Amino acid sequence: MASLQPLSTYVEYPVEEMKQRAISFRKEMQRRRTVRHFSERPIPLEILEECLLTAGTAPNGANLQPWLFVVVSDPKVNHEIRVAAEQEEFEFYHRRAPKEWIEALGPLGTDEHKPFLDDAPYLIAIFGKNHSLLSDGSRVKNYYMNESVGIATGMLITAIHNAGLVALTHTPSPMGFLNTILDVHPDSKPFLLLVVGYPAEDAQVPIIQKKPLEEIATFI
Ligand code: IYR
Repeated sequence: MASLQPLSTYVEYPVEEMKQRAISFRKEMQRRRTVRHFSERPIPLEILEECLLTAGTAPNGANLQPWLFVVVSDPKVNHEIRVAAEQEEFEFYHRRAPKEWIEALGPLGTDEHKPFLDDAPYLIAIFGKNHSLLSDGSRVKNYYMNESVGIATGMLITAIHNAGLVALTHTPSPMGFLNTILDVHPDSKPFLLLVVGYPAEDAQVPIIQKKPLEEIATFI
């Protein structure tokens, strides 16, 4: 049975203000870069907690909130993750990846070495949960797990940028080792590994262009 209440949180801005807000947020987000060189400087956990709460507001299937964020800041565990990820990445770069994929990655300068997994103060392993436990103990299937976790991850990345930190979406493949190292039930599927911190002082980023509006949208 639906249980509804009035929408009390909505704020309407005058159109001119809306436009200014849209422009300034677009400019803010255009400054975001995926960073692969991290400083070891610590970050107060409270900042990450706030960003995770933002991610937790994401729209999702039937409000079952099918995500799990495992925040890792124990250097021993981070290193275990690095060793396992580098093993999979070695296979990827030297055996599994087709030639075209390796060529597409060329401009990014990535390879199987992942020092950022040791350097960054936080790794957030993001999992999608196939099932939820209801309050009466029954197990139900989650809906739109991938879409929901993808949206929440996007909001987390945005929140991290807004806080003034940088992140790297790292996708060692396959990522099953994260369940083992972090002792997460196999029902939860690793989605990606988010590396979070301050950029290294000498951090460099690839020279890339984002597509213009005409290439990413059509208006009918
Ligand atoms: N997972 C590998 C390869 C990789 C794949 C894509 I698609 C990228 O945009 C970047 C890297 C790695 O992390 O190196």
